[in-house]
Amino acid sequence: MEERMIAFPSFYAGWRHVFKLDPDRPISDEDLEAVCLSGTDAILVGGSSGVTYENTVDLLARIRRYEVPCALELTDPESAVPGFDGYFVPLVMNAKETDWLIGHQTSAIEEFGAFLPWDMTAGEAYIVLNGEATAAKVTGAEAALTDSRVIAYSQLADRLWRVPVVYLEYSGAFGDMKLAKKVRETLRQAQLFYGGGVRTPEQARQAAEAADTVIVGNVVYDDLRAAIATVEAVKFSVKEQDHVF
Ligand code: 1GP
Repeated sequence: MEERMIAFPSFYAGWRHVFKLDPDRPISDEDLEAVCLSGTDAILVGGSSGVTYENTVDLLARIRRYEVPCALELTDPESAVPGFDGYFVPLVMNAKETDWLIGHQTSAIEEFGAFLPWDMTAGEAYIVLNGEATAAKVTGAEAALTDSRVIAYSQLADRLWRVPVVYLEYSGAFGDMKLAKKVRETLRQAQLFYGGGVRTPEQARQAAEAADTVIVGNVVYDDLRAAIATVEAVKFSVKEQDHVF
């Protein structure tokens, strides 16, 4: 197998477990504290709809009571709030409309590029694989893809465009871990994020074996205890893989 070369150190290189919080969904102070003190590596703020400057500032201010790193997924320049530890710009590889691949991003950079902290900003090559997810509906993603097509998208992002993150997005459904593993094996420089339907320690373990970084979202809002348990499961799996015991 070819050796993977991570291009340069990034603010997210060491992230193995990440909670994704949606500024448009309410979360109590108590639950937010549990999330921030869970031992997760970072909080990623982002959502597919209803994200505004106000609700993003509000969530950032509440997360800032804790030491956990916090990054923003910039889907709409109107909610580009300063003060995060890092920024991700999603590019949806399998979007039907090119606006979600390159159009909105170009307009945003045209307007706000001068203010973007480029050293702390990374592109995220999304491959949206659950057609029922809001992200798929919003972007019109063609989610029913063959494995070879998914791998082609990830290679295009990784090798041709050198996007530093490939994100397999199954939001709301637990995905195909065999495929995730295959994708990771073909990546040369990008870090693989996996997100979607991680609700149990066993799923968290499988996802951690398949991807570099496991993103846990919805379960935070439906079953906080289960969400917190995914942190330990990911960390344990990573230690096992690294033979740290
Ligand atoms: C969503 O990939 C994340 O963008 C996490 O997915 O909400 O299904 O955990 P879930």
